[in-house]
Amino acid sequence: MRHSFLIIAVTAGLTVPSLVGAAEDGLSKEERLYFEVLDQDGNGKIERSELETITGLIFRMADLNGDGGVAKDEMKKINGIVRAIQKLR
Ligand SMILES: [Ca+2]
Ligand SMILES: [Ca+2]
Repeated sequence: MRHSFLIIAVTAGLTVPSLVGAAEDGLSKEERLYFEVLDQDGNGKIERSELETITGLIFRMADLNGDGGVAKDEMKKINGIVRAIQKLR
């Protein structure tokens, strides 16, 4: 799923040049990437529902045991995964 990959990439602070495009609207490449991830329907603005969808996906990724909450150990594991991805850069 494209959005899952982009969420992980953005979370890990990675930039994906082929997905970013030119910064012709004054946004930096990183800002453009964040915007494109969040603007899921590509209409040029981020609606509340799009933001809630992304935060929901991030929450589900962080809630490793699916109990409806993110415990400290889950937060630590997710942070470790993000750091490992960042080291791949
Ligand atoms: Ca939108
Ligand atoms: Ca949990």
